[in-house]
Amino acid sequence: MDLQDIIIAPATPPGEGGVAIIRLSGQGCVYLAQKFFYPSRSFEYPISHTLYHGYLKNAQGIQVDEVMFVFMAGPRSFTAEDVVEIHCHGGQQIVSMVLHVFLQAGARLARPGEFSYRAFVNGRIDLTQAEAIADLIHARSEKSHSLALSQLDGQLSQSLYSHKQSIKDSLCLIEAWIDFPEEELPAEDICSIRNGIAAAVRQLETMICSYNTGRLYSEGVSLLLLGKPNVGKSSLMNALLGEERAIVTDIEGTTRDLLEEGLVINGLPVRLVDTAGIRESCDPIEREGVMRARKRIDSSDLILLLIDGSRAVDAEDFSALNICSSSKYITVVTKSDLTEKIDLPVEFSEKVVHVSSRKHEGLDRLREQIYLSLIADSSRDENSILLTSQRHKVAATSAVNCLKRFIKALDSSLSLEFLATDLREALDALGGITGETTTDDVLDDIFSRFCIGK
Ligand SMILES: Nc1nc2c(ncn2[C@@H]2O[C@H](COP(=O)(O)OP(=O)(O)O)[C@@H](O)[C@H]2O)c(=O)[nH]1
Ligand SMILES: [Mg+2]
Repeated sequence: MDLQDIIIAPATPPGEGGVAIIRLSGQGCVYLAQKFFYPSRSFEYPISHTLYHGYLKNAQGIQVDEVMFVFMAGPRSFTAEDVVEIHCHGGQQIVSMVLHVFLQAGARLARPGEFSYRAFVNGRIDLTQAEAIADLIHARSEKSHSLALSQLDGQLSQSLYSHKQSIKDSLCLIEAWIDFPEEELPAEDICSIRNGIAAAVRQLETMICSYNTGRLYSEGVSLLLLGKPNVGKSSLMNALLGEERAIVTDIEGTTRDLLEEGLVINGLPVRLVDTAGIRESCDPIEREGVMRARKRIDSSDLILLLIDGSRAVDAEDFSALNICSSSKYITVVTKSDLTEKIDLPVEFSEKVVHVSSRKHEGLDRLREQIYLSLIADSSRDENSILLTSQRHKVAATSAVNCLKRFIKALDSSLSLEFLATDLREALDALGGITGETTTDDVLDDIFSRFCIGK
């Protein structure tokens, strides 16, 4: 991407609103912007980070809108370049006219993520922080938001920095001896190198494990409601959502397609999926619905297996159990407001929650159980890092593999060149996370997933 261009894009989402912000970035953007901005109190050159009131006119001198104008001199700006923002009224037509004025005058429409890319290339943020901006925008729960915010703060980068530093220290020691092939590494150096690298491996492995949890916050959790017809799946979906989303009747086979809704359960962004009741049916539509439910089992993080508490357990309950027993599931005994007629056989999971969707009872316990089943490691330190990106996990894993290979080589006294290579590869892998060694195609891929204007 060409860093010389002045780029422009709306920084606010499309649609109507009180205000829309159009952002320009790049060398000379302030001169370009001043050509079309007519301040109500004239000035020669704008003071950085100060709002000016005025009018935006096009090249023909025709007024486009009454606007506020702010100049942010680099490097104290989002991109670390000179940035100008035009705050106009929030209408589609106005925004496109403002864009048109500047595009005509030589600015170029920014590509998706190009502002963040420039902030990265100009060294204002590293790659994990750029990715955190996207996560922050897409966060669907408070916890996802706070995880993204701490990554934006540089928590992950700092921790990686300390690992990289200890690997670099070991590499320095080894490289110092490479030039003396007839000499052996002193025993105390070997010992301190080994300890340092082993500690880095342990900490990186903890970080890698945290992805199991972190992923749930960044990608969200898929929760599947399963059970025979009329156990109360759709009613439970509505109760958890707090709205009458799914159709509820006492007619078996009411729900036929998959029904999905997003909600937050104890800080976890969840996609709740209601399904057709599991049973043998002659109705082709219902059969298709049952097949769709079965297909979703493997891609679900957790299944709620519903059993009607007001009736005896029957063969249909067992066939529902059969199809989810190899996945993670919680048994939910429904209709607890009715007289309980159920005697739950031992085959069902020991995690049992009783609920009444009608009376809204047991729902908090169910939410808590869902949370505990998914967040296995509840003993984790609240402040320790949670990896939320698969890209980071893959890179950290490859670094750990290099470091383990290094320890093995060290123990079997392989040549110093070999040892140095393993350490350099580990550094490269970690550098890929923060962006120092990331290849251009990976960078393109990351930034292209940003929205325009970010
Ligand atoms: N008493 C009582 N009835 C319920 C409860 N949940 C669902 N039902 C009833 O059970 C029937 C089937 O409910 P529905 O949610 O459609 O079941 P689904 O086929 O599993 O989706 C309906 O008549 C509901 O009113 C509950 O908590 N208490
Ligand atoms: Mg239903």
